[in-house]
Amino acid sequence: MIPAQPSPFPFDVETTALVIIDMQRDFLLPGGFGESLGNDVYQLRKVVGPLRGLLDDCRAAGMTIIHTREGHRPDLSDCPPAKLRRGNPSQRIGDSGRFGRILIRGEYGHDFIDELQPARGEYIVDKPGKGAFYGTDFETILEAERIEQLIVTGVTTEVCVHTTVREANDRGYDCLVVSDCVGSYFPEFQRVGLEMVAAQGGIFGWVAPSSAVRGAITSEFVEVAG
Ligand code: TIU
Repeated sequence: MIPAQPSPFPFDVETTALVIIDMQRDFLLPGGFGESLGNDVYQLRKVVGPLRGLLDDCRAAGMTIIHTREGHRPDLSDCPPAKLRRGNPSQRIGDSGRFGRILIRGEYGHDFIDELQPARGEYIVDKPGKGAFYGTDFETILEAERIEQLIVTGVTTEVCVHTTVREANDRGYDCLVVSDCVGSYFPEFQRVGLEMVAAQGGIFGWVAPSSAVRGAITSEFVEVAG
């Protein structure tokens, strides 16, 4: 069990996956899509250190690790026109930015930040939407790995993290959102976004800090190994 809000989270390294949502240069670096929407990208930087520590522990425990990326085909055939028009950004999806074409697969800006590059054997899910299920094989991977619980991290809390957790909850997965490993451009949305997950008795998930998750992984790993 991981100490969590609103109640202890059932946890087993064999059936739990670490999901890292969209830790991409386009969202985290100045000059990317996030900044083109008018956001303060430095709000997201604080996630990197804690998430790297949690990722290291999950790797050591041999857990299933899944990295997602939001982005589109170079011809934008998988980008709804409504999404392209949305938000009046200074640069639109597909435009040339500082890190290549914004949110286009294969471009430098679309890829993961250097600190959180996937290791061999970890899954990468390229998604066209905010949720990890829509238009992807995410659920196929979870079923193949016999996953029942998700530890969810990444950016942004109220957008892609929430969408993915809500979709996963409806499909029967228990989801724990790691409070210091998810980030928002808006401090208020970060606070309320986390409260929304665990309110009403855990209406669509659980919330805990990485220290609680790492403590449980480390002690379980010792038990399994011993
Ligand atoms: N803009 C914003 O807050 N987020 C996104 O568009 N994508 C994700 O949250 N990954």
